[in-house]
Amino acid sequence: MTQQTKPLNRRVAVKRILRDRQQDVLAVTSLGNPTFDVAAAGDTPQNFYLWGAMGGAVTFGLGVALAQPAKRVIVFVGDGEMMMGLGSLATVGVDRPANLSIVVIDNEHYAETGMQLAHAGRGVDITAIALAAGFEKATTIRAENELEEYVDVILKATGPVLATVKVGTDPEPTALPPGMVRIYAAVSAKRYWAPRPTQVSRLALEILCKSVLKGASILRSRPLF
Ligand SMILES: Cc1ncc(C[n+]2csc(CCOP(=O)(O)OP(=O)(O)O)c2C)c(N)n1
Ligand SMILES: [Mg+2]
Repeated sequence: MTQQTKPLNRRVAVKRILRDRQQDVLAVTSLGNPTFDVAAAGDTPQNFYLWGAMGGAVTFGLGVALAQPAKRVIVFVGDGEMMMGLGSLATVGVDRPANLSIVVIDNEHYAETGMQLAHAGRGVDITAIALAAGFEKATTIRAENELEEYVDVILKATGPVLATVKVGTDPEPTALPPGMVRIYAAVSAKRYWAPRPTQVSRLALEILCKSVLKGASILRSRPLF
């Protein structure tokens, strides 16, 4: 039963879920804030951050779960991301991987792009959709005590499991995983400087593009889990 009125904080909730994680718990994250939440909880080789491919996080996590049945795979997704890849819940419901959990960080908005109201804020119930798709377990969490009771289910219960964690909309600082910092800087530089191709911006772009290539090779050389 919900005992609190203040909404859960996304960073605190994600940190709690991953607090006692063992080596065999793999985390896949959707673009933007869920990536920052998981990176802020502690960067490890057991994390795989998606940086784009909006809507693809659950299918990616499903593939990892099927390929690595001895590991627990937790996919952390935003509610907007989850809605974009809604069909993936049906595929998970059909494949029924026992080792897959999905944690929807549901702020009912598209925070990353300016806090536009999203489907979950307009009555769409992601937990109900997961249950209808055939998930073993799914629940909506609004309070610390509810999260406490469900953490073990997320980490250990026979899946597929889904938890919709309702969180507030207070902004959290960007927490880029190491290795993504260079790419982020280069993309920002390209976006803001490319339309004004002065000599300085061209030089800066050149330097940053080299950094991107270096960053990309680091990412490529990093084994997938
Ligand atoms: C195909 C596609 N459409 C739109 C975007 C722009 N975009 C990036 S993040 C984002 C919002 C993500 O919202 P949500 O998953 O709920 O995460 P939040 O930031 O709210 O935690 C959007 C619309 C994108 N990256 N790709
Ligand atoms: Mg959202």
